[in-house]
Amino acid sequence: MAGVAYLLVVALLVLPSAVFATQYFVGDDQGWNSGVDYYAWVEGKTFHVGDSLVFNYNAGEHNVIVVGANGYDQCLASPNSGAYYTGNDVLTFVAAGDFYFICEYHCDYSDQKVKVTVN
Ligand SMILES: [Cu+2]
Repeated sequence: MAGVAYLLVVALLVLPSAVFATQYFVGDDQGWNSGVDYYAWVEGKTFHVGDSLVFNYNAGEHNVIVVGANGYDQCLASPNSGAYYTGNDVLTFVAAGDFYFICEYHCDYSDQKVKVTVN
């Protein structure tokens, strides 16, 4: 019995990030769209390194641009921002910090942007 318990403890120590990494579907059922309250969506969630955001949307209608705090506030995509267009973009956090994502078409008019703090 002691041997089994020991193995279990070792497994929990080795695998936590793999076991507990969470995929978050941005906007849940509403996906990545205009007219969704992403401030409310982020509320109450705790994001960790290794977690992923899944942006689901109609390709061509929206996109996902990785910006800084300034770009987030002003809805500006700089040329070297990361940009995703597939309609099913999975982005994994490899570091802690604040991360900002906008749709360059609807950030201004319908607040299609989300800020995520990763612990
Ligand atoms: Cu959009």
